[in-house]
Amino acid sequence: MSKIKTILVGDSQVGKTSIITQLVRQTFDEEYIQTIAGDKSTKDIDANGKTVSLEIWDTAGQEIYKNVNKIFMKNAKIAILVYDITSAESFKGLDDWYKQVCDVNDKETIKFGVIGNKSDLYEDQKVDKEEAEEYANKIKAVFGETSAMDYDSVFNYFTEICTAYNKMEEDNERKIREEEQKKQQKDKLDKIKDLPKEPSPKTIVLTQEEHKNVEEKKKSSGCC
Ligand SMILES: Nc1nc2c(ncn2[C@@H]2O[C@H](COP(=O)(O)OP(=O)(O)OP(=O)(O)O)[C@@H](O)[C@H]2O)c(=O)[nH]1
Ligand SMILES: [Mg+2]
Repeated sequence: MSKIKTILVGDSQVGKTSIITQLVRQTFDEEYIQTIAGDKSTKDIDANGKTVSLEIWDTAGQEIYKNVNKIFMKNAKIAILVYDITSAESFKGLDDWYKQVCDVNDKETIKFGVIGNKSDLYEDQKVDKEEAEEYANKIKAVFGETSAMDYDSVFNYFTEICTAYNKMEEDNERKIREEEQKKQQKDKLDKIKDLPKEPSPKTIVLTQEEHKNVEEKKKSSGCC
């Protein structure tokens, strides 16, 4: 089964590494260890009976790694933009991350997601959930809130985005099939138009006089 390249992007310390660690290893570490280069892990998700085999790339949130990140972002099929619900700054930064992903990918073939992480710190929330949902709708992304401390919240989110990814793939495949059919029909019509025209049988109308002459000729030649 081919792997679906999935990237998590967002400002430093929003919890990208913690989300991936919880999803893949079901653990949470309070200590912060800065990600320097892209790190890869895998996880199979059952989305509505169809397994999606994810190859998840962690990226560095620090500004100095911006150019390195672009290499990791290339050819992604799922891109999840992560912010920290207790940091308005990290939410403001999302659009820049979105543009970076679009710079190196065709946005029509990529499924976007927006995660508001650290939902366990609800009391310190600085980002309006509705505003975040609105932004996600604008870029056609799957919105959700997670706490990297809670496996279910992370797992449920990934199941949701994988289901949306499957649907996008089916829609794109259907579009390609329909275009292919249209093209075949057009080719057929063009071929028919190009066929050489068969001469149509001609009807000759004879005058009474001419008709009489023909009949006489037939008789005199012993015909009929
Ligand atoms: N309370 C709480 N803390 C979290 C959560 N997710 C991450 N953290 C903590 O936030 C800090 C940063 O988490 P990381 O996962 O390293 O953040 P990151 O986005 O990978 O950061 P960079 O690698 O620098 O880009 C760590 O101390 C984590 O323990 C969460 O959901 N809730
Ligand atoms: Mg990290």
